[in-house]
Amino acid sequence: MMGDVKPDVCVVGLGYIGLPTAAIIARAGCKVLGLDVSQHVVDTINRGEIHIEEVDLDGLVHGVVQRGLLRASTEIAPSDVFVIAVPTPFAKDGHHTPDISYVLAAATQVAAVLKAGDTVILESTSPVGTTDQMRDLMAGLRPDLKFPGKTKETPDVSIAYCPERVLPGRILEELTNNDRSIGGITPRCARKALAFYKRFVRGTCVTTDARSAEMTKLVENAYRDVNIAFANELSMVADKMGLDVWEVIRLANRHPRVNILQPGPGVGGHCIAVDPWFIVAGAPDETPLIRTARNVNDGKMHHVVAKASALVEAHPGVKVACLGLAFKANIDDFRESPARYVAASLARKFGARINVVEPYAGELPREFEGTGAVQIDLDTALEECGVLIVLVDHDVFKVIPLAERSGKVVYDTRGIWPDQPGVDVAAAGLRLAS
Ligand code: SAJ
Repeated sequence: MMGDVKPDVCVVGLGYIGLPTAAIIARAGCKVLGLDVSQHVVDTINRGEIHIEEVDLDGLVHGVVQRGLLRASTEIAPSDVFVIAVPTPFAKDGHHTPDISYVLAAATQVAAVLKAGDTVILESTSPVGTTDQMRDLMAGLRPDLKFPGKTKETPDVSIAYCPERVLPGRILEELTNNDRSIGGITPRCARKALAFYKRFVRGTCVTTDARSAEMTKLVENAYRDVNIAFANELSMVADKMGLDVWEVIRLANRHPRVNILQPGPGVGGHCIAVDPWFIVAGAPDETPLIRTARNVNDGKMHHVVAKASALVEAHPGVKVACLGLAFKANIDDFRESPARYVAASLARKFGARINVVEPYAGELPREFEGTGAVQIDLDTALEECGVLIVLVDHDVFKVIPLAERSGKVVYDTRGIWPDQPGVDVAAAGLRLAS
């Protein structure tokens, strides 16, 4: 662009979203200050290294740090654009209430260095109304500045909500290529944020208001959760009726307007299993479906533990292998993982009979300590274990040929081996229990 003055950018929070975002903005030529509360994270990034696993991120961060475009710090500094990407976990009240305190703490920091002409963008998944709350907080801290929606005159600063929708393992590609919703507190704020995202997003950027953009992000993940719950409920019905759920779904999906998702041992990760509750918290009486979907998906984990237990008990003395701990295929992320929950529950019940195969884990998580369960490699599992419980659809498991598993008792919660003889061993698990 002729005469284009690139804004200085500050990204608050250098986690799974913040760091790749900071790196991509820096690659577009902006000077980026990355802010994090952890000195370890800051030091790692300033050495040109990374503290998280993500495809191609190490080379990108190394390059932009070396070119002086990305610098990390624990101290905020004046910038032209602020991007807030901090966590929004549940509050510790046991009721799945969103905790936006990290967002408000970030906004407080930003307010201290804010000046006329700046743009503040919230990216964290947030309950509807958070961007307004953030604006109100900053307006209270900076009475010298005019804030959007609070003045009839032209405001001094722009504020917008712009969620990401990237998939772990494909973050850099999806940050660049996915379409984005750009929700301004006012249309003018949306236009300011749009001009910023156009610098590094190739996907279509669609402008809207901040509350609609907040809800859109939650709706995307709740939509998927409800649809996975349908598949998981079908799998439990199929178990009861002695049917092969995978076959039924395959056949139903041949209908031109049916597209059922895949059942599994439950729904994990920090987005799909969390965000639907943010909608429920905002409208508890209007969300029986979303709440039930959450409960069905959580209930599936307990169903899998019960069936797997029945299978293990029905084969006394036989060694058991749980295949996978990650929350989904081909990643090393074990947080909120149903596979991890199931394997650990079995380890507590059956101790040393349980073996865990997880090529993406260096060691077993803490909750396995003292259970007697151990981590073994896949070859050993195939040689020594007579019962296989498939919990994650890692590619390395999918390609195991029938010859290496035909003599085994298999409970395949992901449907990765359709050629397994007696596919309804899963159902047999239930029959054995009764
Ligand atoms: N799962 C099933 N059956 C399916 C699909 C998924 O059981 O048919 C399970 C997975 O095994 C996993 C969980 O659901 O346990 C979530 O996996 P995922 O791959 O569907 O999604 P995430 O959590 O990695 O990322 C989601 C994405 N949202 C949507 O697809 C609507 C991603 O685009 C979002 O950016 C991300 O949440 C986020 O950060 O919110």
